[in-house]
Amino acid sequence: MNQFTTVHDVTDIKQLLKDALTLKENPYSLQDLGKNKTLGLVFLNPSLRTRLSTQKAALNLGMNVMVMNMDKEGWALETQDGVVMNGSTVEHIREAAAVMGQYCDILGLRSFPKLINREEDYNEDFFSKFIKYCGVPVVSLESATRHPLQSLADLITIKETWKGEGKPKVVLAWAPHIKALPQAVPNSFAEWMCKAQEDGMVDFTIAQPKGYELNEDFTPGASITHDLNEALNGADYIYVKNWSSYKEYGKVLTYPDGWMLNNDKLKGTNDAKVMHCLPVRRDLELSSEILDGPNSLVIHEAGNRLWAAQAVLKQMLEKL
Ligand code: AN0
Ligand code: CP
Repeated sequence: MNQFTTVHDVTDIKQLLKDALTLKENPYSLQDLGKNKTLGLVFLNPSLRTRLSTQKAALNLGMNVMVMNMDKEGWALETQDGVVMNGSTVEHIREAAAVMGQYCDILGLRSFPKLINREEDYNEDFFSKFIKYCGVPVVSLESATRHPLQSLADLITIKETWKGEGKPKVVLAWAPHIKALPQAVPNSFAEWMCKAQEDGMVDFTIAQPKGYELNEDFTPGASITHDLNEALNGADYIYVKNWSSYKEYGKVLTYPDGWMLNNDKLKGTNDAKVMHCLPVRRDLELSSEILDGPNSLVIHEAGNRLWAAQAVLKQMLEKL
């Protein structure tokens, strides 16, 4: 793999899952693979899990790691071409990305959407320019529209915990929030689950209030409903996440009561396991009783971020 920004960069998902679970069994078996190779992690937004799990994954493979908090410690970046830089931006992405490519064998990048102009965010302009100018393989640490390391960890979590007959019913359930959040996590989760559904691994349903429908490019083959209880009926996994509206781009719309998951809502499910990428706002997005109860997988899921990152870096290192 020489780039990891979407599920479409993965040629064989089952092999990637296998690599992740093998590395989980034996984390230090490939310490020579990353010897004298450097990973640079560039953040334009905050992070706990992605930052630490990806660093740890690289260290497990024998790599060196450098972290750049671009938003706080870097020069203000210009991304537009053809502008006279006489305003607040100090350095153009053409030079900044190219220079980071001089120091690193692989670069990771986190850059959230601005949630103002839909076309600009969904063009992934910043990400594409960074990839173009840095000249080395890039792993997404969450872009404007996707968070593939999270989705891979989610799929690993479902695969290793599913002990039932046949395919599990997986439900992506919209949850309330007070702020406008990106669609990156749900887009990406949907994209990976639709692929897993195509491969016969899961049955996939999305439930969201009216106005919160995701871009259809990310949801091919998913069952989509506005009725949370109908979606939860017989569910084996519930993936809870808030996102702002795609249709009324970046807006927080009004929604009917009853979208926060609690123990009562689990009654119609198949004793469903509950997932969330974290960070989560307790008792706003998801009830404490679920987070602290036996159905929550959130910590296990966050733990699997390490093996997702390690499997991806392994496959990228093999192609260097
Ligand atoms: C971010 C999001 O929803 O994309 C990061 C999640 C991994 N969450 C927040 O901004 C709270
Ligand atoms: N889930 C996730 O990506 O968490 P961070 O934003 O803390 O990295």
